[in-house]
Amino acid sequence: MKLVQVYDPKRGIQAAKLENDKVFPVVYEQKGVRSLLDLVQYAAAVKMELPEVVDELVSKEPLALSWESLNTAPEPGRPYLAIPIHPPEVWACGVTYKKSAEFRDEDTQTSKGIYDYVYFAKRPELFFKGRAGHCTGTNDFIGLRSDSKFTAVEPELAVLIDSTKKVLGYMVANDVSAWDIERENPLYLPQSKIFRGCCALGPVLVTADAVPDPYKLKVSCTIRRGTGILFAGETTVRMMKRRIEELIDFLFLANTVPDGTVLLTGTGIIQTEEAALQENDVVEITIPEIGTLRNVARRIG
Ligand code: DO4
Ligand code: MG
Repeated sequence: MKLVQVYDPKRGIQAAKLENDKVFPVVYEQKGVRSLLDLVQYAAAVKMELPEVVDELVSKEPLALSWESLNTAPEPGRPYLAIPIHPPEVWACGVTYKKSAEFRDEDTQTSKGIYDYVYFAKRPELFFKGRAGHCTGTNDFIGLRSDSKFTAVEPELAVLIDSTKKVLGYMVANDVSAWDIERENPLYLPQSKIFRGCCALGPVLVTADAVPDPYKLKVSCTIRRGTGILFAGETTVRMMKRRIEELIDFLFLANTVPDGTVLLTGTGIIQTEEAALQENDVVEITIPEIGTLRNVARRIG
């Protein structure tokens, strides 16, 4: 099942089911269920699976707006496809792919070996990536800090979880990161990772029952400037060293995790420095079973 959120200037955010390019709203006004986070919290409260709750509440009438007309750049006063969920917390795992470990160790002259260490260690790298306000949906902007000259894409599989460790679904993610700030000193990691528009999620949420084997998912990415392709890369989730359950177990260690938390699972695609993001670059990340997450880079000051 594919789930989305639609922003309508008259109704605000509305959760919806996407089927055959038609968008069916899922709202339960009496219980205050409007957003996908409301639905996730409601499913947890009534102890039902997310797709079951959706099937119970989904409207039989689709919106008059097609998927195609909604899948466009957000404009005030016009309905558009919003981020699939406004997560209370986003966490991210790092150095889960060999490529990421090798590249970062080559890159950091001051502390060679720390990434390689984490790649092989029992404890994964796990860091706080932000809240809903740091996140952006498809067709919206991703942020370029004014103090970074090398901001990079990190195409990743995102996992939506509830407060009991249950995997509810999957999205495409971009862990946008200021690599020059991380490179200067590892203690600068939060500044390289957390800023406005640092986390893109979308274009839809695919529920877990529809993805029997997430390790089979293929991830590809392009960065376009004008009419030219500056960078293209691909990987599969099978190349990830760790299991998703293992990453979730570490997130829950000594931690209270709210329903609707998103966990990014790390990048297996390392872009080139020549393709350092510039304003108006267009980034497309595709996982065929989920769709294409498309964002435009913008200076955020
Ligand atoms: O410490 C660096 C962050 C690594 C990361 O975000 C990744 O490998 O995806
Ligand atoms: Mg990452």
